[in-house]
Amino acid sequence: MKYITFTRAYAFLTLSFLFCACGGNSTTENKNIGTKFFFAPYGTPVLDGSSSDEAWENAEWYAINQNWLPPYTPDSLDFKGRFKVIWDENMLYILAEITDDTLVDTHSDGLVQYFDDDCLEVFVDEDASGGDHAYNYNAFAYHIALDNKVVDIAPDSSKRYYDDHCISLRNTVGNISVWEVGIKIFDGKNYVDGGENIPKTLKQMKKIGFALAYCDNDHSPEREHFMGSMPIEGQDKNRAWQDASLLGILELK
Ligand SMILES: [Ca+2]
Ligand SMILES: [Ca+2]
Ligand SMILES: [Ca+2]
Ligand SMILES: [Ca+2]
Repeated sequence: MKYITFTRAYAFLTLSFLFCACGGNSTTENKNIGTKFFFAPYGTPVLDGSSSDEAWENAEWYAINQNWLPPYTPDSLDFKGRFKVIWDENMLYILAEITDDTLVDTHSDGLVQYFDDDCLEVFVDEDASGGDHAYNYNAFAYHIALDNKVVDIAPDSSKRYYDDHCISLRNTVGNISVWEVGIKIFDGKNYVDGGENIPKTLKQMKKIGFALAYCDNDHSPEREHFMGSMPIEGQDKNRAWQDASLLGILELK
């Protein structure tokens, strides 16, 4: 009897192990390490820096509350941020509400140390493939400056403007800025610098690698804070600019 019980238990354990080893519990369709999911309902806002559009009402708020540049975490007067995402066939739309005690743009050349001026940083990986995107278009890391200029690193490692990828309107009252941003989604695999790149037509259920962050400087030589929308494991948390596998998954509902 004891032997039979042991045999059954052994068989159960063996089957369980095989089930796991064969990926029986793997439901993710992407290679992304990050398990944070974001959801975007359908809608088209008027891009004017105002959140009054009906289209924003159905979207939920997500926090920008993860410290990607430890050890100093800002208090809520220094920085606080949250955002919503919606979509239509033409673009992804972000509504970001940022509390920042001081807005600074100390580098007159927008391609120089742009991440050390206050800016919104939007990460998009069109096919949610994950993987390296430092010097290629596997994913984009759009740094949207206070003057609405958009910068990322090109495959030749130069810093470049991608102003035609994002339409950004910011409205600041006191220490609260509302950013309303439309983002065209490009297929990075077939993107050609200087070529006729046509943005993807977005469809329901599409999954996009995604994260939102804010670079906060308040008159220091370098940015003081880099806050992101999901946790990044390990000591070095400033890796999303080169590793799309760290991004969350945004699903178009
Ligand atoms: Ca609006
Ligand atoms: Ca600040
Ligand atoms: Ca990709
Ligand atoms: Ca600031």
